[in-house]
Amino acid sequence: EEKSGMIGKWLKKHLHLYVAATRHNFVLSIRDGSVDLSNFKKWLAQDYIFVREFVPFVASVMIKASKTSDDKNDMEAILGGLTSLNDEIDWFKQEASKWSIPLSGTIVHKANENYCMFLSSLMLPEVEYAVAITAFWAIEAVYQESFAHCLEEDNKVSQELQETCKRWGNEKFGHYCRSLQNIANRCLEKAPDHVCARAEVAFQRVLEHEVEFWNMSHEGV
Ligand code: HMH
Repeated sequence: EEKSGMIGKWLKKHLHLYVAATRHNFVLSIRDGSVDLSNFKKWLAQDYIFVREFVPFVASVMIKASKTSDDKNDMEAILGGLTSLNDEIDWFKQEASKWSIPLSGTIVHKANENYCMFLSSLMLPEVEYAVAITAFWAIEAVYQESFAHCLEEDNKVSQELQETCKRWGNEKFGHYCRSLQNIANRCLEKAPDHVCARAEVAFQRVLEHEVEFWNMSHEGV
């Protein structure tokens, strides 16, 4: 089987799932301005918890890159990701204070906990770099694609949510996601079939967890 551009092939193959993750009702409601602000606040509080758990995962990808990657640029791309997470954590704190959300009192939702457990499983040293970097790309790409869609033509995003959309929907974040995609494609091209198969499953699991994560915003804790 031809392996170049594996990610592009998987996006086509699992398009229904990718669309479910990137065109979720919650995201569409942000785009059309109809979002229930209590749902938005619920998402914000849960995502702050997620992002804090995401940092050690990204660090674990960094360690795998330093041990196995043959390309020095990988480390710089991943380091850029860690830098943006540092800004993100500050932003979540500011945003929480703007909306009067007490972040320290947040009860972790089951879907969030499940997603974080999945991240932990990918941090194990036996998980191949190609698998981990594919999952990393997918996690970032879902937010990029979702929030970039919110900012496309004819959007009715309210003034107060513009900044949220720009955080992940901006062109620089898009460029960063494409760098991760290129890294993943390069790793998958060289990986044996059984590793590619595991990366494809990880990609699907990320999309499923992302759908569950969006679902949380309109459910109780
Ligand atoms: C649930 N997925 C979730 N939260 C995020 N902040 C991202 C992806 C992107 O960083």
